[in-house]
Amino acid sequence: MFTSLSDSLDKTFRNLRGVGKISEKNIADALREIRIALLEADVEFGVAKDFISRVKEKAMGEDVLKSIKPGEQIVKIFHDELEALLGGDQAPLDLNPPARILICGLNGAGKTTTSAKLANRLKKEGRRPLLIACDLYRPAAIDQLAVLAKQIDVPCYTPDASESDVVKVAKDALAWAEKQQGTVLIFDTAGRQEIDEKLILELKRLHDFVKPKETLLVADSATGQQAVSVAEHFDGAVGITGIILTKLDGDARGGAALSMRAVTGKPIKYAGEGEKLDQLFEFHPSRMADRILGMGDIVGMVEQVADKVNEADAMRSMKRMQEGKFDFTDFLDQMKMIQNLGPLEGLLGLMPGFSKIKKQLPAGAFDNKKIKRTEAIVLSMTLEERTRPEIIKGSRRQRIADGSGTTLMEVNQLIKQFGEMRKMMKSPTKMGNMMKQLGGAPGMKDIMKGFGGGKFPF
Ligand SMILES: Nc1nc2c(ncn2[C@@H]2O[C@H](COP(=O)(O)OP(=O)(O)OP(=O)(O)O)[C@@H](O)[C@H]2O)c(=O)[nH]1
Ligand SMILES: [Mg+2]
Repeated sequence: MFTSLSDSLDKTFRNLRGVGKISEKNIADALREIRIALLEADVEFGVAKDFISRVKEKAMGEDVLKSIKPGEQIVKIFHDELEALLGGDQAPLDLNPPARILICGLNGAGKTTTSAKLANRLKKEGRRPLLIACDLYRPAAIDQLAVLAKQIDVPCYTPDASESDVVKVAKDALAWAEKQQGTVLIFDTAGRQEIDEKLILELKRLHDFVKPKETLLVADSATGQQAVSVAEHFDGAVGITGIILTKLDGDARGGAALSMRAVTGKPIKYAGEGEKLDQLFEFHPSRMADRILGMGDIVGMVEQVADKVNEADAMRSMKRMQEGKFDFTDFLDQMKMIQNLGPLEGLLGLMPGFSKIKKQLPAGAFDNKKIKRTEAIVLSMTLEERTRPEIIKGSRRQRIADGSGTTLMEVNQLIKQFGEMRKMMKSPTKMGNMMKQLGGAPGMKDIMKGFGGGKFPF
């Protein structure tokens, strides 16, 4: 998602940075391009217009025009406004007892999957979630939830197939939940093809009875602007407390994600990025803004890998990046870590600058076979070459290709790609931003202290 928006923004900002002295006209031209890019990404018209005028007001300020690096300043203004547009701070769930979460949304938006994903997350956080199947309309909906619940080992209330009153189901479920000693109840509800009064009425009755602390609207990010009006409608009917965007892993243009918060005023609390039950992530506006601007989401990446890789190794590699010492040995370590992880493109997409690097790679570059080849190339380098890649010139490259059973072209390509990665890591603004983010990651504060009180030399 956001690929074409990111590309357009990247082009515009690159042009802007390239201009020696920035004039108001340069800024106005850039903003016009950005406005078009936003509209092409399916951002709601009013939202795009307001957004541009806010950026414009700040970007036209004296300080910016007179600053040493006006291009960078404008990127920063854009980033901050984007972050604000996406909601500012991450919005947590209200899980005070009795913690009840009502999941609602259109047909096929991902409600049932998301209910299970959320239960899975909460369980990992040490809570005791219970799932309650309240979709009495679609045949097999109850079974679907029960199957997912079983996969994550979370108790699930499954009403009898003949049951037709959703309030009765909720009542029975509460009695059942009492015995289960759960701490968070998640109610999965029936979908609607479109806003359907009968079903909305049913949802209202259920809502009145359950009195949920959280009423979360699940919205498919691929539905674009339509998702926004749906959100407004649900909000009008039952008062939603937040939004969960699903299918961010798809190729949607991202307009819904960008407009949702501004139009409804409701925070996006989570984002679903895949069909697996561990692919639900907290929605952090700042990280999302970084991703849209191609700055990567290092914290997100760290969190995703935290379960699966050795934290000490990851931190060592991060520290080396920060010190500008990242070399092929670190690269190899990372490759190994990456091999243990799930779908690679999604994860690597969180790396700063990766979207640009990715384009230079041949199709299928991230399949396991290719990774093995890359690994072979690095393993054929001497230790010195790994630490000082700049010495890998002509004959060395051929030797490495021969030694690893790859081609000179592959070796050249890898070295070029590595160079780009390194350049990205050395870029003060990008690295500074990454480090700022890192400060916010759980457990990171202590590690940062170890790096010199959280202060970095740029
Ligand atoms: N790629 C991807 N697929 C998802 C995501 N979330 C849900 N899906 C898929 O979307 C489809 C519909 O998901 P459900 O959870 O059944 O949707 P629902 O809103 O409960 O549908 P109804 O109950 O029929 O209204 C399933 O095939 C899910 O696997 C996501 O974040 N990414
Ligand atoms: Mg469902």
